[in-house]
Amino acid sequence: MSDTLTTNKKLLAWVKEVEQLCSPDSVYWCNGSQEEYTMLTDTLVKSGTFVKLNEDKKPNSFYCKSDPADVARVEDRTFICSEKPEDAGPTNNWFDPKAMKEKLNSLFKGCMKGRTMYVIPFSMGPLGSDIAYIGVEITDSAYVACSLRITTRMGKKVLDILGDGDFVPCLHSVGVPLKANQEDVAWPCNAENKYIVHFPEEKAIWSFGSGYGGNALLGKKCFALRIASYMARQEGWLAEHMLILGITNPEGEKKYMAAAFPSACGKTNLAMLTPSLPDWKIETVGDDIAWMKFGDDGKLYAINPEAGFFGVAPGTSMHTNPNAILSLHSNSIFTNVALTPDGDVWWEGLTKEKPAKLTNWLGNEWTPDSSEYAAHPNSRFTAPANQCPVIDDRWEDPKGVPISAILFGGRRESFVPLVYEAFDWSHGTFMGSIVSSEQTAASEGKVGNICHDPFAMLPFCGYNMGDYFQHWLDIGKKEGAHLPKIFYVNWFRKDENGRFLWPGFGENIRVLKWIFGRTNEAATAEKTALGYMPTKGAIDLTDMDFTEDELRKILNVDKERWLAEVKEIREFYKKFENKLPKGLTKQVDALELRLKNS
Ligand code: GTP
Ligand code: SPV
Ligand code: MN
Repeated sequence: MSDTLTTNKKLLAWVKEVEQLCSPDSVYWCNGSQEEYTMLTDTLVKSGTFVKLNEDKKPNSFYCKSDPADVARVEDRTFICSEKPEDAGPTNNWFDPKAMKEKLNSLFKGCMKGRTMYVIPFSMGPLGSDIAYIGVEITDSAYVACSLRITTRMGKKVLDILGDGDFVPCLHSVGVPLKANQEDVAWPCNAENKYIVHFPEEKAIWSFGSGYGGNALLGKKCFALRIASYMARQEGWLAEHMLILGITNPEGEKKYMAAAFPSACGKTNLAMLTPSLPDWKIETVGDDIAWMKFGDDGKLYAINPEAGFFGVAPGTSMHTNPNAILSLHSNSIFTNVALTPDGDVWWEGLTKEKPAKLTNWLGNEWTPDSSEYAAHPNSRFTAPANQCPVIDDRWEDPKGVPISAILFGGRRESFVPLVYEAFDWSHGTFMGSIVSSEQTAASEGKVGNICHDPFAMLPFCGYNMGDYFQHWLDIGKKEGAHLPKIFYVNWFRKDENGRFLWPGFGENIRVLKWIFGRTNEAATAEKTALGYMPTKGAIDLTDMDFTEDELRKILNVDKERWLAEVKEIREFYKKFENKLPKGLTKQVDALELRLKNS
């Protein structure tokens, strides 16, 4: 497709400008067709980036391993360049926008030499929906172009809708120009020079040096969370790191819920859950990001801005998450998993029995005795959402789906109960603000450390997190609002031997059933210092190898441990200085008082 297919002045001028800055060998406008996708995957197979998988095992699917220095998001290389440092806040890396532009201009100068520059128009949200926004990613990575075709709506149809309208410019380069006749590597990246940069006021994104996931597929974390959260605050809506699911009870009553858990803490799994309770049904609207706006009826309506899943592979199996396995049966891309001798993929947890021989994510021969991982812990599958067997009928509804409950949670091996409910929206906002979780492999850094990750948005909030807390409190004050109830869950409690106490996965339906019941007064609760908690027998343990006594252990409120946590929360809150809303100080005071009186 050529640039004659758009007359959008801003877009044409920007493409020209980027071409002059980056000096690619050629410019290619993506139209989004199947032929084009095949052309791109052929190119990637030829360059050694992709291995085509066995057509009988995974039709039209590809295996890919990254540079070992480019396997996850890089939070210390991620910048929010607001005019004022206080608008980025204490949890973001701030950089002066002018100085950063200078830095970026020198990095991007000539950075696409020897490469093709792809222009990729994409829509976050259903095409033409009032809540959707258009972005254009310019990239020198065909891997990114292929991934965006699965995870967003992209191509000519987006340009048709864009017309003369505005879009978010997203510029990306792997940062490895090629000299004449220089041979390329399978996964070009510039490990020493990664820059993931956001200009919220200008609504622009520049990303340099990484080809991986959230660093490079700029519609996802950079646009749909960091830039969108900034827009959402200005416009009175919410852009959140949340899954969206539909839940139907045996009587046929249906509700929608959204849940924010930090990266690699169970969103994809909960979104596609296969219920262990008969006649309950879960359907998927989204697995990672929710945009929520008020409808005329005062309810919050959510859309999934994405069109595909970029899901954690390890731990995903027919036993834990069959709907994910069925989603990725074809037309998918697998990054940093292991390759079987017969051209299929494997990862830890996929099958009980380990294959006798594999090529692992580093390209080394692997056997069950190997000390290396077969798949990198942050290896991922990229699969179209419409291949999910339980995709919700309304997943592309431009109006979104009405949310009845919002869940927060993280990975905590001790003392945080299985579930509790907020007294009201402000208390729920407090619960979101105190989310903390063990660090996972989704971001580079030390795995296992417990870190605060308020609202699971710590790496994704495009402005001052103190202002973000206030924005959540303000949402609760909107006139005529019918707000969802808020809950906190923790599937990850462990015993002394490091074994999970709660079986999780499909059994989580038992907790969702109680939450469902709390939204229509069908389930009972008692008041505790933390919030409302299930009364004895209120969580359905039918046909489960798990007793009410065992349940009480993971619903216990450990007063002394929580009083220590209160101290910890106060310490964390200090970071926000005068930006910490008084409403949250009141909440932590009230929690302390309730604990002391309990
Ligand atoms: P991002 O895509 O990084 O935002 O992650 P996510 O929140 O979608 O995480 P995902 O559902 O992919 O889960 C990450 C890991 O947690 C996988 O290895 C899962 O197998 C595991 N997991 C998910 N749900 C449960 C659960 O209920 N119990 C236990 N023990 N593990 C779980
Ligand atoms: C996450 O880390 O929360 C992800 C994966 O969903 S990435 O797109 O790489 O950010
Ligand atoms: Mn995520």
